[in-house]
Amino acid sequence: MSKSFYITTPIYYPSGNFHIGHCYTTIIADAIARYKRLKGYDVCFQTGTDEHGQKIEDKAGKAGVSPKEYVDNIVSDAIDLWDSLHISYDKFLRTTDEIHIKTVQKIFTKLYKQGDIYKGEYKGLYCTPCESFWTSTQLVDGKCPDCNREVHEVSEEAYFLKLSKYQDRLVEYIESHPDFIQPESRKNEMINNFIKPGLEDLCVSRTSFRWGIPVPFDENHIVYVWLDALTNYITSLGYMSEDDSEFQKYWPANIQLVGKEIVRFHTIVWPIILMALDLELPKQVFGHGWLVINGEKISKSLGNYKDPREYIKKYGVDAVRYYVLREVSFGNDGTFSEEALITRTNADLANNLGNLVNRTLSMANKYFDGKICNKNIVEEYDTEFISMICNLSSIVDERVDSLHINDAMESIFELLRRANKYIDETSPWILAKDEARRDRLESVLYNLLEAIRVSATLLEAFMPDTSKEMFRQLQIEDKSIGYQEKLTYQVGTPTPIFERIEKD
Ligand code: ME8
Repeated sequence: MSKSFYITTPIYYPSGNFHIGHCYTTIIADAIARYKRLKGYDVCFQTGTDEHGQKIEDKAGKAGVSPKEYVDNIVSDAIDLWDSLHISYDKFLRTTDEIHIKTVQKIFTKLYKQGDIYKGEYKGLYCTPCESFWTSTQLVDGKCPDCNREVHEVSEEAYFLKLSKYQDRLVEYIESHPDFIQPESRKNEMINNFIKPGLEDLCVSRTSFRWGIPVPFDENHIVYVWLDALTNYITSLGYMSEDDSEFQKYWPANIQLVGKEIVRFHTIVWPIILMALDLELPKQVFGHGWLVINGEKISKSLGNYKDPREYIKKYGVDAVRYYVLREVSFGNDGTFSEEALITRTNADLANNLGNLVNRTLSMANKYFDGKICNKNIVEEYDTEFISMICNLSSIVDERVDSLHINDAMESIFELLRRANKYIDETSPWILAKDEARRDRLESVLYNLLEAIRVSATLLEAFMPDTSKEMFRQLQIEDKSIGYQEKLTYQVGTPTPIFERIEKD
């Protein structure tokens, strides 16, 4: 039986259209999910939408529609966006799904009955756009530390989750599981800035707005955002439902990807909910940086972005996927720039990858009518080149496992660059002039085809269309990873995979 692998993105707020920052997390999760499938894992890749809350209720009111109508529109647009990026999610959870609502109510009731949730009074400073409560010491210049907007004081009867009860257990867990919070710097930030100063119990219900899941035994209250949102990762798997086989199979998650501003909810509140439910914690929560434009976070509330589909239309889906996967060192902030996307597409995709396929297939057609076998004439440059082809998969494995996704991509492109250099070193056009060197010429072309085939196999995870197109032109179906000695190629006529983009 194959090993299971569960990876999640955050569930996004459908409070405005999605931008390239949301695509960033989702494309990375998709690449990891595809890669694990390629390696034989039984993968569950989940994304979804976080649809409740005051912000949505207010926006729907302004638009003159019900909250559900309001989110339905945005969610169907988001699904279209994910389709256009070839996001291969297995589950799309909406917090308005019946299964989610029922399970959140069961979880709330269970935690209340066992004393982990209690009723009290909430007095606090609330930022409506971010749906976050802050203590006065967390404010920056009296404003919300995340979005720099005004906060206002609220006081109401509310239910609370006893975070304080689990504080010591949480610190002990984090310290004894070094992989749980990654990268390392985020772990230190959580322990030193948030947990050790003391955890305050968390408000988990509200009475001041209606768009949410009713607390089943006290319907004046609706479940407040984080208990509703975080539990999505298990409600989708059928936790506490009649059929919890997927929960048994996939939980605990292998990787939960989240943006850096919500690491604290995922590494403090979420583990405590799980501990209270007596469940295992995810193996890893990875907090990534933001995509920024001109130094500012790309964000719905700042509105500083274009519809990502404009880039897809202009440059093609794989140019966008490649840029996002390759450009940013995962974990840090990275700049998104259309100009850099064009530069990368031209240099790496049109020149490096495109030229290699074009040159190799053209020569295979010109000298051998496209039919190439391995004649095993091994000469200078071959050993190093072939060992690079053989080692590629294990290098990519290691880099994907440590979430160095940009480096994983880079190692594939390094092989493609090396292959272009191998053409220059072996000079097939000179070999072609000498009848006695025909077997050597065929061996050279065979090695090049193997480099292309192995790269195309691994690229399925990162750039699925490109991988498919490479296989179509190679006219071969063998997707084994690693150098094969005895394949027979009958390649097609090359057509450009990436056109050079002229800058406006
Ligand atoms: O936080 N660059 O939803 P959200 C990179 N519903 N990532 C970005 C980004 C950018 N410019 N802008 C946003 C929520 N993101 C909650 C999550 S999970 C149980 C609930 C990322 O739509 C952001 O960091 O505001 C976060 O991880 C994700 O998009 C969803 O943000």
